[in-house]
Amino acid sequence: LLHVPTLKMELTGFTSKGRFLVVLCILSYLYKSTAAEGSCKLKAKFNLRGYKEVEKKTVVIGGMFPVHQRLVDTDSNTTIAPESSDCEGFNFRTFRWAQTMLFALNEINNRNDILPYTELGYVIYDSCFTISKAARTKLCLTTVAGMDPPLSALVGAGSSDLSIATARILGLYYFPQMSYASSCSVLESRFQYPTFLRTIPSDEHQSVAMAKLVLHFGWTWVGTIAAEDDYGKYGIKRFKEVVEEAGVCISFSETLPKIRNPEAIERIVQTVLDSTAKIIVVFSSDVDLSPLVGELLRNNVTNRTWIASEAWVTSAAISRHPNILPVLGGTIGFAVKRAEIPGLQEHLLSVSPYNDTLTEEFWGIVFNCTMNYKQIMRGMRRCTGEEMLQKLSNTFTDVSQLRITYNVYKAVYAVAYALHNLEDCKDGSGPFENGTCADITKFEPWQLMYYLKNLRFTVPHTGEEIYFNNGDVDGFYEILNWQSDSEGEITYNHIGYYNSTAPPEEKLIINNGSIIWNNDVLEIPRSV
Ligand code: TCR
Repeated sequence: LLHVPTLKMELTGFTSKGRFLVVLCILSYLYKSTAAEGSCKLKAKFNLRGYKEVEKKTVVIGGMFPVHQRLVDTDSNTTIAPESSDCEGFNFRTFRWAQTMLFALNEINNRNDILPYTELGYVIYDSCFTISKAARTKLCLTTVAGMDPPLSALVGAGSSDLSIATARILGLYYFPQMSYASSCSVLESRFQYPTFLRTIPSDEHQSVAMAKLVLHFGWTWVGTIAAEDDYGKYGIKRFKEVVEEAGVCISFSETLPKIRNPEAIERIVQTVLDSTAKIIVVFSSDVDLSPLVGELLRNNVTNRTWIASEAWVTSAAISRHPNILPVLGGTIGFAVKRAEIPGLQEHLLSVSPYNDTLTEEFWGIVFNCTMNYKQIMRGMRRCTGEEMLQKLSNTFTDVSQLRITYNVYKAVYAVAYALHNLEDCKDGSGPFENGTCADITKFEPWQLMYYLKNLRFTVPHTGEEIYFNNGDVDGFYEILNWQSDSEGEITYNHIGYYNSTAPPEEKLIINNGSIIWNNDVLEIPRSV
């Protein structure tokens, strides 16, 4: 992989199918596939409406979701062959995203007006939130062997780090990639990432919006904390540029470690305590921020106003910490559009442990049981499969904040509509040379790319109009304020919005009066 140019030279002679397989192989190299065997096998869902149509064509869409949090730290002793490290920590929120992709595909397969002659299948990869070094050649081979219908596009990845790595390679083959969460501004470059598109706005907008928010409240002295990844680094960098230009001073800039490092976390808490800055901007995913929140709680760090980036603003992993209110109450943050997706909750509740290895693992974790006979022999409780998901309140089945989930839904529909337009093409009036069309059973990646670039569609149920402007969507955020309900639980209250397409004075709209600050204060806090 380090010699990609050579790789490309060798690959140019491939047939289009061969190239799809190579792309797939590279992906298996970069990412651990979820269900060790299950997902290697093609899982195309067939519906019953097609009795008359004898056989349907199948097109496969790949999905990448960080279902596991991070790699288990392995010994970096390089005198022995490095073993592929394992992922640990099952993430219910991102598992919901993965299931939403299946839900959307199912919905599309059951419709007669999108892709009437084609079924959509899927392959899902678990990206582990970290660039996985797991080189699973065996997996690669099984995937390739089982891959008869072509892989058409990729939905993913979650984090920008991963999308950047993937987009660089896929771009060489002009292979389309549609991310639902990678918001880093670096990914705006079509020169570097020619085939990257996304349903989340670029952080360029969010950083500017955060800066405008700080100026709106007249704060002149702020601290910043960023995750140690492209998301955190670039997000904070742009924020700083804009506020510093306006005369705001940065009291401290801290970086959240990616791998477990309690000392570093303690140092950050100390910095926060020592600093006179009362406004702290945090650009990080919830996974990376969580250890710091634990430490802030332990030190009872109150009287601060936290400004949240989109990745943690509605995260239950942060806001459902016990006794979080005195520490993070009053937080203000940016969130992408929320939606109701009819039928999704039923789909999530109908997940069964027998679907694949991921659902099996999920089941074991939520019900504290196992299906693995070795573990049963060791005395662990056996799952019956009859356990009731309805009875639990779990982030997985919580559909009150469908934001990134909605982005996943939009991303799958975008790919499906582009494929639909490709299929729907009439020979003679097609977009390609001499009015020709692409063939859905054997098209080139750049042909699908053409349809994605020129796509315009309305999202079912919400009516939102989607199109890509050089791969990106418009910057629109809701501004939320963390308040408490009568039980002392955090609620996310809508206090305004930011619209990057509005005229300058109307971009940031905030209703100051509806904000409740940290410690139930009603006046705007001062920054020093
Ligand atoms: N962009 C982040 C990843 C990310 C995320 C999230 C992760 C976003 N939103 C919500 C977990 C939960 C936004 C990135 O890396 O680009």
